Amino acid sequence: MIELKIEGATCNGCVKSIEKALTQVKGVEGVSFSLETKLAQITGNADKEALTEAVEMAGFDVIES
Ligand code: 9UX
Repeated sequence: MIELKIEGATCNGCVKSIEKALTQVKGVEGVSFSLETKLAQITGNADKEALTEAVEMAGFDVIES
């Protein structure tokens, strides 16, 4: 599992945007993002750089990976 800490999400719409962006990355099987912990948990076999890029393209910042 890959974990990314993401800054900038403030509502459930943001959660959906992040989960949608991550889900579309090649190799991703499952995504769960928590507004409380700011942690995205990603299962499958995806490239961390590609995941980070997808989050940033969606308008959020990865602050730890
Ligand atoms: Mo809700 Mo999150 O309108 O940007 S989607 S704050």
